[in-house]
Amino acid sequence: AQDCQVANIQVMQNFNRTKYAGSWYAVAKKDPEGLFLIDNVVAHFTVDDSGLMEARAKGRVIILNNWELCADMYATFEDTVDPAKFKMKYWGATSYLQTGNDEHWVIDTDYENYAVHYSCRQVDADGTCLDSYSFIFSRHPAGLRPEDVPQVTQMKRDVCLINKYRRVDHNGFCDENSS
Ligand code: DAO
Repeated sequence: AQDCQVANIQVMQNFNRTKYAGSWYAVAKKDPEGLFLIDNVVAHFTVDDSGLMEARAKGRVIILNNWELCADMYATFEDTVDPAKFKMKYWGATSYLQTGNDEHWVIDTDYENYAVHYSCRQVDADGTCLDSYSFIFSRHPAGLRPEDVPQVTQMKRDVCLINKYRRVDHNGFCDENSS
């Protein structure tokens, strides 16, 4: 999708949510306007008996200007005609956390090591994305395997966000003090 049209972005073919279930550690992120999750971001996906995909995520956030805490977030995913594109509804364990409805696209994953997520919050009049965020996930807390880096880099390019990512640190902040 080098024309950067949101409608032309390719997503994972034959996405399998059961294989995708389990824990994913965010290792890099492109932030949206008014970022929420800063670092120590771990998402745990589950699929229930009826096939509904849900997630629980934690991450360090700063709210009310300077209150730092570990946010405990929940999300449910509504299916669309494309198996790799979902409508995500999310909310926090407490009322002062962020709530919203976002696109949730799985761009690419090998299910066992890496995943590339993408969400466009606002499509511009010219069809490009005005406000997006994207997570690079790894099954491994220590980060991506070196052999997965070239493919992930290509996917960053394909969603037109190359050089827009920052590293997401994991320093244990969310291991205890959850809220
Ligand atoms: O961090 O700026 C941001 C946007 C993130 C929105 C909150 C998402 C909470 C649920 C995450 C589920 C897996 C991505």
